[in-house]
Amino acid sequence: MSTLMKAIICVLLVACLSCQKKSEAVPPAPVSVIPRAVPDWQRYNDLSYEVIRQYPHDAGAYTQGLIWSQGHWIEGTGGNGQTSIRRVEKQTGRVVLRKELAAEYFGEGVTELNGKIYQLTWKNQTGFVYDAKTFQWQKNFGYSGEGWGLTTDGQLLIMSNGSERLRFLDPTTFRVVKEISVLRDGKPVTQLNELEFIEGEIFANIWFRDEIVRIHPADGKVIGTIDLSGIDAKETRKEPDFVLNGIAYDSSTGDLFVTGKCWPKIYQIRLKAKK
Ligand SMILES: [Ca+2]
Repeated sequence: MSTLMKAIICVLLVACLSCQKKSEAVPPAPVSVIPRAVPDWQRYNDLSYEVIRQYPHDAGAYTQGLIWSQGHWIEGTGGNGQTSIRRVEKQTGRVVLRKELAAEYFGEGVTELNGKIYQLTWKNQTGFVYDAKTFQWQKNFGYSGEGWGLTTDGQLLIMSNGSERLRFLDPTTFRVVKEISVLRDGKPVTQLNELEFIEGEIFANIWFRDEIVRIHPADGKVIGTIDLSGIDAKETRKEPDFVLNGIAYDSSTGDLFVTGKCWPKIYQIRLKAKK
């Protein structure tokens, strides 16, 4: 190797080392956190809707609980002898996994937390915990009074019982950690049924009304309402109690779904300001 070549290699090595030192000295760029956008509908109190899509739903499913989980709906059905939890395929409505309960149980709300599915019953004062993937039963839990709707804020279970009260339960001990009364203009809102925790609010179906109330989880105040009148073809309500019941939310996309007891469709809706 010529003296000139050696000199060039030396210069390149020194330059390279100094680059490395410089790059080591530069602190890593901060990871930019993109704040999650506030959904447009949260700028308003009272809302209406627009149906974006319709999906098939088992008209034999007396819907008492509905959630979105890992690309499927998980649904809890009610009725003695007809109570189940189901994993339901979105596009077809096909039940891909089902667990039936004994006829003594009348199923109610369903939610998922930390890999477990929780299911209430109406008057049995018994809830069930299942593995979220396999629906394998894990344990029972008890509570006082009736069980209606169920959801979670990611920490606690939140349950309704048909009154204006919402109870927050520890998901391990099932102790009541907090209780709120749902008030609209200072007056109690009763018949709170199926629930869904959405963007920091509790959405609740009101039994026998085509209306969802939006509840502040801290104090129970009603933030606003969603008027869902006209969402389904009324002739599909073959029995008087086949009412709107079932709210599911895909928090990764913001997709919102609603259905009713024994309704043949699940509706994906977009919320908008009520005029
Ligand atoms: Ca729900």
